Amino acid sequence: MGANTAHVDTFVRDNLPPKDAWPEFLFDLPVLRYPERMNCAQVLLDDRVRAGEGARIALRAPDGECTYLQLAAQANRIARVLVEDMGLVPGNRVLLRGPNNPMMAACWLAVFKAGGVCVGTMPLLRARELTEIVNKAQITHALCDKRLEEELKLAMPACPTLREVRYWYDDAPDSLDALCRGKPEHFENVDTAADDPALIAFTSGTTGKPKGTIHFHRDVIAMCDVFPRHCLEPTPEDIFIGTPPLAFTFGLGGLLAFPLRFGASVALVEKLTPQTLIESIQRFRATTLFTAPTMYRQLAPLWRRAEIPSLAKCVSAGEALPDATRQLFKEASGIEIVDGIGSTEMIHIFISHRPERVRRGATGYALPGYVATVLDAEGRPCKPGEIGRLAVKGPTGCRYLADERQKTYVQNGWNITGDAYAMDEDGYFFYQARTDDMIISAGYNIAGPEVEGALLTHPAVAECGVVGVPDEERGMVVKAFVVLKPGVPAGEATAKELQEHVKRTIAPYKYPRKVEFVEALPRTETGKLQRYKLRMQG
Ligand code: 3UK
Repeated sequence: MGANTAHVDTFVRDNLPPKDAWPEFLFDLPVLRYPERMNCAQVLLDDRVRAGEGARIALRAPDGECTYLQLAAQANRIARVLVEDMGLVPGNRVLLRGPNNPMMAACWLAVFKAGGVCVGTMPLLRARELTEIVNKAQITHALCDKRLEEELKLAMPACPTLREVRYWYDDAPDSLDALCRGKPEHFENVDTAADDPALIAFTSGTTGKPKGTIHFHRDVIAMCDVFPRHCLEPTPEDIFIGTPPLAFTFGLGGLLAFPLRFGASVALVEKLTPQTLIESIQRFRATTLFTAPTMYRQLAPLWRRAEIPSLAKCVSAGEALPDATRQLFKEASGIEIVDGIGSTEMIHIFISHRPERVRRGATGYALPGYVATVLDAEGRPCKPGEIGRLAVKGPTGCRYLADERQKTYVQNGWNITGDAYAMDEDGYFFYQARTDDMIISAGYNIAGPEVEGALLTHPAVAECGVVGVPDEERGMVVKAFVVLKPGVPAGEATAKELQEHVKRTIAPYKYPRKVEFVEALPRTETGKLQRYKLRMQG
């Protein structure tokens, strides 16, 4: 690596971690042996058009659909605007900001084509968070949905590197839409090296400064060749749909890269609720759903199996899938959810399972291409059943942009995800908690998610979050924040009943000594429970 980069602006390459701080990478599987030069948009889009499949539908949306050929043409026009009107040179960082819609998808591909480095941002981010990201990644260009203009404009004065901004779904004469109309449909993709940076994925991060992980063109393709290839086996007839934003790598894979890699299509719908998600699955006849555990729980009571015949494959990630939710959704839909743990640092899912190889309570096994283990405090592998820190390596891995925390995530070549796990004799991995979320009460280690899982099997519970709160006598005690189903009274009797239920379901010492009833739980835009907010509420 080094000499053959296509990057003219080498800021990202210059700010990769030192090589000795990288995780070990594995490319043993034949399907993961990639050529030295690779532009991921070329692989996802142009190669398919060249193979004569340009007339297939690529994107579906409420206001129409477009073929692979049309998507390639639009990405080419945007790439020309980037290069010819906005002065982009390969290696420049481009901020992308929009809900999941066809222009957002085309912009991602356009930046890849032009050799730029994509930095997706969650639609709900505020000016302050945008400013931190722009300055950290020295972002020079931005493409933004007109409806999300406000916070970006507020951020601009504190973003000296950000020179060129264009808006789409906008009537102005210098809008991205207008500029595109004057461009030819062809563009010569920048001949990037497979290990040229293609995106910087920022973690939502509950606390502290945002961390950006650098992923290469090769990584975008590698994520397609592991999880979906093994667990979903997509065909060109598949229609993907789901909720994670494209700025979250869970969404970038599930709702853009995966469908394109397999010649399938994706239905992009903005701002989905449980009800509109079901309607959209029906309307687009979607076959493959990507969303978070809480959504599956909310979908279950609304599901009318006979009216949703198309859906066949469901993927859950972002946080642990409680077995109660898996069973509830299966009873309603007949579908066995595919759970999978992924991370921004690993780009996508590395432990998961094929639907028929599900094991109750487990996230799954290390997918082909990855190896995973559980390490004890000294860094030695744990015995089966013993709880330790999850460690993984494979074709993708963590490379933070100029960040000391590289040493925390990567140790001795392993990516350490920050999750406490146990592995059984057969290599199935059982999630316990985030390492720093383990509750230590009167000398016992208690995993909040296990208590949540027990509470969720009670019919009165809609949602819940379990954390440790300080206690003079026990150090910490287990406290449950519970959202009740409509009509259930929030009183002492219900609290007692839930405590007894937990004692009957799991080891009695794990029961929540404190129970508080709340209207809703604090969650991130990616569907994760914000436990630190619950801890602050005490
Ligand atoms: C947690 C899970 C238990 C776990 C992500 C799929 O979530 C993603 O990335 P993030 O960087 O968070 C990573 C952390 O989230 N987690 C994710 N999935 C599961 N815990 N079971 C799961 N199935 O703590 C992990 O370390 O936001 C997920 C694909 C791409 C992603 N970026």
